[in-house]
Amino acid sequence: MTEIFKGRLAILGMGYIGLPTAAAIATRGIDVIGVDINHATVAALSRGEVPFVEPDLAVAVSGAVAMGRLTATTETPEADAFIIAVPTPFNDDRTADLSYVKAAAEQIAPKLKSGNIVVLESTSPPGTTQKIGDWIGAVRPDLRMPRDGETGADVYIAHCPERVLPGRIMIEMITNDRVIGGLTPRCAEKAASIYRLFAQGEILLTDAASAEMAKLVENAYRDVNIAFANEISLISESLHIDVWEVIRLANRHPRVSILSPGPGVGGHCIPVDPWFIVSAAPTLSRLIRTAREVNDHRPHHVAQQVVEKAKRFRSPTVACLGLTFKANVDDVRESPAIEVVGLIAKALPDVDILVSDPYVSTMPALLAKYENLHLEGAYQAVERADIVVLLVEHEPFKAMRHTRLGGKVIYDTRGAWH
Ligand code: SAJ
Repeated sequence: MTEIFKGRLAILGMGYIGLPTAAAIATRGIDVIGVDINHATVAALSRGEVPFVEPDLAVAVSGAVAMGRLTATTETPEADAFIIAVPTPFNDDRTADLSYVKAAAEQIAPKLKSGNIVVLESTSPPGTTQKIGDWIGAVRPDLRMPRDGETGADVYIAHCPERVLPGRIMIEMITNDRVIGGLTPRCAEKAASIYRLFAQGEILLTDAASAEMAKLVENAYRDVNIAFANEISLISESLHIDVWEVIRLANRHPRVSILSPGPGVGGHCIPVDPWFIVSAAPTLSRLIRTAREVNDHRPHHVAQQVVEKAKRFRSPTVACLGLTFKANVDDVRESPAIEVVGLIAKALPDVDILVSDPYVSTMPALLAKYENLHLEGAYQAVERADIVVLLVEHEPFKAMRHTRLGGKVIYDTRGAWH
């Protein structure tokens, strides 16, 4: 019979993935304890509040907290299963920084009892799930860790990479297929018993390293495809051809689906994960590395274009619309828009640059040092500007299309006003 998890679940990391997962499972009637090192996050959650914007998340969290199913703490508790959803950033040399994952495994280890399940959701290089077994085993020599080809482990360890799209997390968390890779087939089965609580997509069981690699490959696939669109944009620009028209036409071919060029690739996933592949196989990852370089160069190109346009004016005012890493989210991590604004502010120190984003109410730290930057409402910024640069296609910006832009130099890096 298909097993469904019963018992108490602890989730380490109450961020963009851990918190929605906690809410989804708690609303299925399971007691979920959210663990986070950040006291402010724990305090907010305990009041039923959500520390970031994500559609439908606030309702799910406040409901789960009010029902008493979701609680938050800074201390890792005892539980029947543990999900690790902590960040995996990269080091200066672009290898994965696994210190948060290791710390989480070491906090879980003393709490483990025979029969417990540990699932890693954080995006990680191949071999990380195995390392979790090693780290836990070092703290708990009394417990038998799962080994390939062996049965009878005390703890079940698996990787179930998150795959949800920010802005659609609460929908995709339920509807996406899930890949679950176990250190042994039994580990994968045990981890699947948790995801069967709420996942309506198919649950695909595999080994841990394949699951780790599949996740990295998904994001590298998107990065390479965005790099293709960005390169087509560069080439079209140099040939004075409208890239949006080219893509619109090419995409009418039944087997072509070109993504959108933009000011660069941001967020905490796509600019990071491909490097985990490159560092695992440096000489073989030529395309993946080049795609990263193409996308990383975009903000410089966009800023350069703005500087060129500014040369046409004696004393221009520039409006930059959008600071987040993509449309309709409040997340500014690795945002190319912020990089573009910083580069323009540096290159044009005497030019007034008005910055506007409906999701950002204070100037991001990276931009605070530029005295020529001012946060403004979008309509005021556009009204005062000679040059309007659209960096993020938030809905309110798209709606400005026909009314406010007449007589301005427009640089629409997202094709939103096309
Ligand atoms: N972008 C473009 N052109 C496009 C699409 C995106 O320039 O045509 C830019 C966006 O503006 C943004 C960046 O790329 O700056 C990434 O945005 P995204 O919407 O492609 O992806 P994320 O980072 O929000 O989420 C991705 C998703 N992965 C894939 O689509 C393969 C999501 O499913 C993953 O769960 C997530 O990474 C993650 O956490 O790994």
